[in-house]
Amino acid sequence: LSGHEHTRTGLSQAALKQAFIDNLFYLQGRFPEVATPHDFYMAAAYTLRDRLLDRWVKTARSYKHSQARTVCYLSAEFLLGPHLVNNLINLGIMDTARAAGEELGLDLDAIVQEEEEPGLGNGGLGRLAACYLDSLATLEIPAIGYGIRYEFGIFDQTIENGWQVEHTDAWLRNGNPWEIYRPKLRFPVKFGGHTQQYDDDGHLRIRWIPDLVIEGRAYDTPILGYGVNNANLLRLWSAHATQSFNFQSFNTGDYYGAVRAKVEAETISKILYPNDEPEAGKELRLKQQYFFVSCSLQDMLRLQFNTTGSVEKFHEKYSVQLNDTHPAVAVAELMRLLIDDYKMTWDPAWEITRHTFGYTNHTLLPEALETWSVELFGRILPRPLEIVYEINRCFLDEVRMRFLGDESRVARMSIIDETQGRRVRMAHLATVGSFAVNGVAAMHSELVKSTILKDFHDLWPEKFHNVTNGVTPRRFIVAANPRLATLLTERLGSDAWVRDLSLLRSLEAHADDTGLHADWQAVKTAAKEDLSNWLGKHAGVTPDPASLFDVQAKRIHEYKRQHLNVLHIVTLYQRLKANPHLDLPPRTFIFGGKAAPGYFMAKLIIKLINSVAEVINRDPQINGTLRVAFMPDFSVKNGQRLYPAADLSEQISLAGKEASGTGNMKFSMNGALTIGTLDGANVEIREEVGDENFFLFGLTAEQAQRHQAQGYRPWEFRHESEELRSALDLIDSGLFSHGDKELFRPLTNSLIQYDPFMVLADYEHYVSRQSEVGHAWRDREHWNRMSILNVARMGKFSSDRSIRDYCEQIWKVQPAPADV
Ligand code: DL6
Repeated sequence: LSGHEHTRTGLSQAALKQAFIDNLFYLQGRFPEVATPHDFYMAAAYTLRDRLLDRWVKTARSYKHSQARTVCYLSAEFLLGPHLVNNLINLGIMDTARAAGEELGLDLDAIVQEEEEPGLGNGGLGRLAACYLDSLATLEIPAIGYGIRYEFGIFDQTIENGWQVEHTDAWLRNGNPWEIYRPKLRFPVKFGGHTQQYDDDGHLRIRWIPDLVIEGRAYDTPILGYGVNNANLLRLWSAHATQSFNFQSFNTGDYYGAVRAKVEAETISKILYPNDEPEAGKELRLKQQYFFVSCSLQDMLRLQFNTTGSVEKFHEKYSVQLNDTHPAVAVAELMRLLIDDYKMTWDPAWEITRHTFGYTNHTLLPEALETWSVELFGRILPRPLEIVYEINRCFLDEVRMRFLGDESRVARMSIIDETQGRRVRMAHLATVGSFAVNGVAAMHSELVKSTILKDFHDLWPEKFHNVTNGVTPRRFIVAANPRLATLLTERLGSDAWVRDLSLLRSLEAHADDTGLHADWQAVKTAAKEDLSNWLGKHAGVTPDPASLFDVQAKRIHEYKRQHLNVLHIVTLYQRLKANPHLDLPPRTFIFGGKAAPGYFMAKLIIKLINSVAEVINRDPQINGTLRVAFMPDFSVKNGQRLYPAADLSEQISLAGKEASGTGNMKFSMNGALTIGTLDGANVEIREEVGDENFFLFGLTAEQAQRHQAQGYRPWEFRHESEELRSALDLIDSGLFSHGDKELFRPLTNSLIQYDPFMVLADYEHYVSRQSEVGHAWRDREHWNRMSILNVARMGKFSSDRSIRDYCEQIWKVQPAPADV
């Protein structure tokens, strides 16, 4: 090695190669001739981790010196995606590592593919948290992500006989080289039992006597920023039985009791709840939430106390963001820790608490708004419930004073809902306990103010903000689509766009450059070929890369309306059957997404997609003009295969239902055009890319609401549209279900009778917009131009912009560059 370069930290080809061989030998106990692909992956991961740790330790030192304010992002989900590729990119050593691999006769891409991704999230919300960690580090903001180290992440999905089948995701089975276990970082978390008053030197205090104490143990993962030296911390908690609890049981001879207690304790971090929308109401879920929140707050308070000797300025040091209501119990827990453990009185503790938290709302769907029965909450968390009551009492006094005599408002705003049994409203707790509340797209933030939190907006208008979501271009362009990244860098003359996505704007000037068009199309076609090969192996369909790739990839949910897409496919099928000479441009419809295991209708939609695929794909009369494929096991890794290959992105939720969406941004960043409704961030994407480069359709949120209010009658739409009727009838005819006329009846009946997400009302406009898509596709020059303009105008949707917005509007934090 040259000069002072070190094997564990150097970035040269020689240093990387030497480190890799050393790690293979000393950490995996292997030499190249007998090593498995997994050994190679582990050796590569350790090689990267050393370099990350070097930066991490120096970052921690520099944050300590600068005394900078720290953002703590509390999230029940972090959907990180594979680490290796991301760290190679952020360290800027992709090419060097590739060359080092070649010297050893190894293919870096194959090693990268070996990684099992940590699926610690359901979808958009968890992936957003991961994008934000990347951007926080890239922007050199001191930050810690806090969450749960689930032993089993989101289930793996296979498709069997057209149905979704779930398999446990044992992501840790082969070890996780990215994390560092901190055996000394452990905090007790209480559950159950009762409270009692006691006299503490003349002060009346409350003591919580739990009937179970669980220990949270920390696992740390370094998160390196792009092109900077800052590496932040993701600290995930794992639940264990406490030593003392075990000893007690052993001492009384209750061996089985001790084992049971251990199992019960460890259950808490065992598995991620797979539902992302409907609130599950499960006891274990409340325990999970409290568990990670309590550990995280104890950790922050410990850090603050150890550095300053007091916690009085806690809120000046920490800005704690609640990612949805899952961590909202933090408001009560911080109060409890300050009052019961740090012996503060109520008022100063409340001053600290209400200046500490920010709350991000991610959904308006009533079934997804978390509430817990008071009975359950009080049984599991008796002391936090007392604190919730006291917070509520003080808060309602404020409401009464402000709105004299308006008791119905008081009832609406109360943290305790008394209308359907007594329930704790977590969104109200989060709003009362936070200094800022934000939605995740402009339209969504307006709806938060005018619907679910309207009363709170009347009371505290200044508390409400919007921060439109964003996604990281490191993961979703550079890692997912290296060919496009190379082309962009060549055209722009530098890779500065990776840090500042607004620089893509200068591509606009090349939108009519035929040379660029040719390169652009070559990049897209290559990605489509890759995807086609992958689908051939894993989905049994090998689409023609020359066809239009029309993609809808996201959780399967009725509000996202995958069934509207299917109705369009069936309509085209019927048109072609009726007129085999119809001149339709060849299209491949690709779906991806998981359904919550208990969500019958979503699972039936998956079955419908696969059943339609089975018939259309083998109909000789269709002759490949239409093809349908379902990508199994949509994940971050598989998403990276889809985004670069899409020509058309389906963002077709009923207006007013999708808070933001982030897939819409990922597709558009990779040059797909969007067909979409005026929902969530689609609205802003359309504003940015221009109406002429976006296929808009559907009711507006106001129109949809008005329709519903006036009594929506979906059967009338069926009646009025011949094509819609025959598409629904064809599904009911048994053609797609081997003659079984009942299989899809629950879906078609629900559409015709209730249609809660107004699929039938939007059908006609959707289908006609889709015809325009088909026409536009024929003019490839024009299509390429629109695609280039989409990419050029995506600057706003970098998560770097979102994080800058949070820093300025909400967290009031400054960058603290790590000096290395
Ligand atoms: O903000 C991230 C993401 C949005 O892009 C999606 O539109 C929204 O549906 C999703 N919300 C949830 C809600 N889960 N809960 N509770 O996942 O957030």
